[in-house]
Amino acid sequence: MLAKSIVLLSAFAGLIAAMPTPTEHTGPSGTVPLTGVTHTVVAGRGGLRFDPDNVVAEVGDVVEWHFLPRNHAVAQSSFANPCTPLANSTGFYSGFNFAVQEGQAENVFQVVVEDGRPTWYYCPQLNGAHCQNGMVGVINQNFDSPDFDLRAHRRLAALTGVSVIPAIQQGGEVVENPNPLSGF
Ligand SMILES: [Cu+2]
Repeated sequence: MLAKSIVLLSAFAGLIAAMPTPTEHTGPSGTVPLTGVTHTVVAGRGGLRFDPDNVVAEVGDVVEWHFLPRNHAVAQSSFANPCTPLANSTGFYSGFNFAVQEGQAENVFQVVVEDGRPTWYYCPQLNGAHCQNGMVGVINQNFDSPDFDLRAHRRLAALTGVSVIPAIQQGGEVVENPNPLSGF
């Protein structure tokens, strides 16, 4: 499983350089050992939503976003500033590499979970204001803090102005969809 993933990542490293969005190729972390567990999230299932929008993951797990029509992306934010990239461009961003008219996009985006802290993200699609309309998600939210949970974050997002599209694609891998016919 792990070996197969590495082969896939290697095989598509060349493709990433050809993507239209400026790319800072950081790749999956070399700093944490991979567990071999992958959490699948589907962007655009059930409308302007990530499904599931709440993932509980261990350090070393992979979160893998699959993309339904029409043109979604994933960008990391903070809790307090939804629809906006992390300060200093330190968060992950998939780029708009997944436009598709039907079915799933041919590529997915993978991020390695590097710590247990809440990780917030959004879809930066401006056309239709996806983030403001609820297209936000979290990895490892703090369930004990209702003021800082996903529901609170979504409320903040609804009040946010225009989303910001990150300048640089980074912090994860765009790889070939390992299961394109899974019928999401
Ligand atoms: Cu979207």
